[in-house]
Amino acid sequence: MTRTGSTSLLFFGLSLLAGCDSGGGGSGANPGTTGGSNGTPAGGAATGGGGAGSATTGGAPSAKGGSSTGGLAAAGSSPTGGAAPVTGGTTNGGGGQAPSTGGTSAGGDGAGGSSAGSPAGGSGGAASADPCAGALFCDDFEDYDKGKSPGAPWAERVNSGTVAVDDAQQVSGSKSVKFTTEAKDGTKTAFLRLKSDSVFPVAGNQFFGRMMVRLESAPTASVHWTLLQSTGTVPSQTYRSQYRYGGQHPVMEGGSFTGSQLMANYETPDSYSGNGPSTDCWVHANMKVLPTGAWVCVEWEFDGPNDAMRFWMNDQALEDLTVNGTGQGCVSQSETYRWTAPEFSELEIGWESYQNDAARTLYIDDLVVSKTRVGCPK
Ligand SMILES: [Ca+2]
Repeated sequence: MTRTGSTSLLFFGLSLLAGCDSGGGGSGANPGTTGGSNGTPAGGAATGGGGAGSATTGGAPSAKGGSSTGGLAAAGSSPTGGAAPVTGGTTNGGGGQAPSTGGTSAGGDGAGGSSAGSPAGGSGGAASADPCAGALFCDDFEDYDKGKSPGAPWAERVNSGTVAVDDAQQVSGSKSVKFTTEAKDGTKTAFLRLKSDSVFPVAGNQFFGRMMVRLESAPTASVHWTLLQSTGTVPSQTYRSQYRYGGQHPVMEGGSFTGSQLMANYETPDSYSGNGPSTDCWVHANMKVLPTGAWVCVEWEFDGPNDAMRFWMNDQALEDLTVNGTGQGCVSQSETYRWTAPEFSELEIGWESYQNDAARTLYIDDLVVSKTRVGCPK
């Protein structure tokens, strides 16, 4: 099912996007070449970013990171499950204070708890209501043919990668979208792009997104990757900028690999062809990784007027990944360089990486784009 905020015609951009290092959307050869001439951006961009970033964040304390990462997953699932019983228990249970107590007594048979829980639900109710209601765009990927790229209103952008609707994994219904990239060096892309004039530009140039993602395995070496990005022209300029969330550095806890550390990234892709400043700026999450082998609820906000971006995972805000104007550093600029937002004109989701990596597989389901925060499926 695909829903847009209006019935206007949908338009699809055909131009390839460049990316951090992706001087690259263009061709695999560009990164290296451009990177050389620009002193790092492209192929080097990520590599350079890796080096610099590593030094910056690599030093983060592992103990702390470990607990927060683990805590996230645990906390993420318990509020989700606990939300309904809490309300149900309070209303029905007449006295059950602790969520578990209330939930159990009220819901002894289950029905009481859940029926009472919904109406009184407050914020919980809002999150569990139809997330598509009032959204700018909503897609559960059920209406597309298995084995094919979804098609309108989506456009795919692939390079050493594939995008296809699949029924091996899903959160809603029986389908999701599977993104794969090959084992290879350089830029590899498996993206779906939403560039619809019923969605973009967004009023106030600010929007939230929510999607369910399942990454089967993460790079164990330093590999810069992007999960989602929004691109557009910088106001009063001729070059574009990009707000991105993805990751880069492998995280180890107690000698074991736990995943690839999440990262916010700012790029100005036209710089690789000589238009606009070179940037490639980053903010690394403190040891927090995108879990693998499980569905994860990812949310973000791109706030143009404030040059700000925010990120949530399984209902928990990842404050580490909040950007308010500036980040932790840039490959080609000082760390005080402002992440000037574009006028967001499209959204791309999927998997793109910029250095040598093994093959990757990612699934996405239940995407919502909205003017207000969506929340995770309940
Ligand atoms: Ca689905």
